[in-house]
Amino acid sequence: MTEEQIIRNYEIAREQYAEAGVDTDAALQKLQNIALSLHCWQTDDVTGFENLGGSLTGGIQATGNYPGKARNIDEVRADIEEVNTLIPGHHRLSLHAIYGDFGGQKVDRDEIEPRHFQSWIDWAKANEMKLDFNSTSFSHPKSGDLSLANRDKAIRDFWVEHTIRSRRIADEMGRQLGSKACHNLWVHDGAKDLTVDRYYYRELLKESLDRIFEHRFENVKDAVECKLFGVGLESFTAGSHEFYMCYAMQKGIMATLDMGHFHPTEETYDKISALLLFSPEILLHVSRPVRWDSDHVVILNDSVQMLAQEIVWAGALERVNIGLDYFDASINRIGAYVIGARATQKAFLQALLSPIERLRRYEAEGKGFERLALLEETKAMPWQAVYDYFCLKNNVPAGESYIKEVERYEREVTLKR
Ligand code: RNT
Ligand code: ZN
Repeated sequence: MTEEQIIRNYEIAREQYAEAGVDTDAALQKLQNIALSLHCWQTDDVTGFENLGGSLTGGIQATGNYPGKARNIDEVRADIEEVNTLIPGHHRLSLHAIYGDFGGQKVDRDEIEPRHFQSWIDWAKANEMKLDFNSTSFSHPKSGDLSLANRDKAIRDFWVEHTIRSRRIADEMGRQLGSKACHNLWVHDGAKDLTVDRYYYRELLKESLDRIFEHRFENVKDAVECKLFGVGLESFTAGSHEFYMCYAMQKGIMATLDMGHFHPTEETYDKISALLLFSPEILLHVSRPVRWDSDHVVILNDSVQMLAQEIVWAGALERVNIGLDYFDASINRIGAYVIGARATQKAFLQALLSPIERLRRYEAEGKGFERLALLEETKAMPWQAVYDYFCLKNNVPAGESYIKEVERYEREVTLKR
């Protein structure tokens, strides 16, 4: 598609939307302000720089063996820089604690410090990105099935220390970059088989969390992520939805909603308005569960579209932190970022382009058929032309033309690894 074609298509789309009472320029302005938090861990299948040969534990799994995964900090950065050239807008990067710049030293999780992330902060500044952070309780000899909820106080202490240090690192990132960093806490703690001590483990988890959150950090937005189950931990998860929802509300911190962390027919979008009435902000992990929490690459499906609609229609764009969370090791990893980030943006754009006033009027008037018909017709409006124009304005390839660029980078960079 030539530039002229993109502009021409946009002009036609703009007119069509205007007829439907929708201002496409205003929608694009809003989309420009939506920063996604790109998860660093799609670059290397959640390996990190601590334990290169080590396997992923904690009930999560990256499947596939596509060539070219990032093997060190320079490769992760190069890949994210490439990704940035293919996604319109300005975005954030979410790091896990295992991605520190440890300079070849063994730095255990209870020893990490802001200085291990200083080169990331400098890199982020140079690349006009903001950072978010995650403590890492998986892939470590002390992880086992239980970390913060372990019966052994020494193990709990270790992970409490790690998590407080992680929050301190997030604080430093937020301070230096002038934008509060989300710190997400997810632990896998659970049991493979039936447990007779659910109350006890949850009590231990709560007690550990109380220690972790005893002090607030000015530049951190804290979040806790629930989960239904993990692989090998199918019968019990200490940090369930109810547990963390109550905990987040009690402490005045954010709940993280990962789209793969609920029952298969339980949709995340319906939780947005419920939580936002009680909590100023939430954190999302946009993902695609296929039959289980499989962390497939995000695509433009009903779940993501309805999630975006709920946020936009609730007027809550400023109150929702949008993180991506998936790790598919079976396809080109750079391409995986581009597909997932663009799909998420497209979902938000569609929501921003919906004729919500008319839809609401129909609803208020009890016109169910008209509401459903307009929702259906809206799906076929020329939003793709608006998205292409958004890409053009942001100087990134429009339409499918990013495929060629991902292939070029693969040929010249990742296949040489
Ligand atoms: C695991 C959680 C968690 C992780 C990342 C790596 O089920 O979704 O968010 O995916 O922290
Ligand atoms: Zn997640």
